[in-house]
Amino acid sequence: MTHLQSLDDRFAVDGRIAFEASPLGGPIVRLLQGAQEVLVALHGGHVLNWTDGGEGLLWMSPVARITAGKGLRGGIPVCWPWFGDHATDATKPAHGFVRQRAWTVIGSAATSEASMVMLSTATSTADDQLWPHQAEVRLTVTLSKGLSLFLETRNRGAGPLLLTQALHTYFRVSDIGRVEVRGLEGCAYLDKREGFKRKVQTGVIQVAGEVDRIYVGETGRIELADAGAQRVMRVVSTGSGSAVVWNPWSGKTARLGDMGSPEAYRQMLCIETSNAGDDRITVAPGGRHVMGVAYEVVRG
Ligand code: TA6
Repeated sequence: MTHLQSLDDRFAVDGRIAFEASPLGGPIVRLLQGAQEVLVALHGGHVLNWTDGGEGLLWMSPVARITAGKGLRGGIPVCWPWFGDHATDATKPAHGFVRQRAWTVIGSAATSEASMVMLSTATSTADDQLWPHQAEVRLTVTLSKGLSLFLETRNRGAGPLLLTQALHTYFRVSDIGRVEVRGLEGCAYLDKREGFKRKVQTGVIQVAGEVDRIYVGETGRIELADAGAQRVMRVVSTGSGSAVVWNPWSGKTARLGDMGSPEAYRQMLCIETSNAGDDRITVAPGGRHVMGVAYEVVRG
């Protein structure tokens, strides 16, 4: 029996939850709910795509390929058990290591209102060089009125875990010049482009150059308004006291080399639900922490 057949036997639901091989490489799960569809790769627990009535709502690099030991540019990377560069060792991978490895499916469900899949990965002694702690991280992806994700950390060790993390969501936009981000007015932020200098957001966020900011404080309700697409993406977070806003603009797009085209930055904006910057989490032995986000599209 193949891996896909085993997944199908255990977790598929006719017409709602299916397992298949992805053109990017590797197994994926397809969730269907009304006019919505989500594709989740077992690699990295990575949401690759979300469509509503055929409209693509996430941005994915056209040159992205699933490769063991590497993350993917686009969709919703899971940054865990640290966000950004490692605090003390630059040789360790940015955004942690679980986005680079295969996860396992541990549950699924389909009701009249929702389709859901749960994936998991756990640290082992093989990770001690990277992060010498015993922990499990679970991702629950649910399609209902919109798309929601819950990232749960379980501390299986004898000591406390110091955690930073993010759901690093790449939203597709009509054009970066036609969008604004609302809900962070008055929030403090750490500006990565100026050595994480602390500043305060005045007014809504409009992007006309590289933006790389960790907003801290009241960041739980954000709207990405896209005048060109005539839609607003509502972002409601829980278990999070920070949010990252990032667009690489042309210079970093060229340096990254995996965005697919020099102008790719015009069609994407990252709004990331996080525990980052000042917003670090300590998980007690035997304890757990859940960070969640719900995305809902409002049209017109
Ligand atoms: O979340 C913003 C950020 O930390 C940027 O600084 C940029 O590095 C981006 O993440 C992409 O990181 P990655 O490791 O996926 O290339």
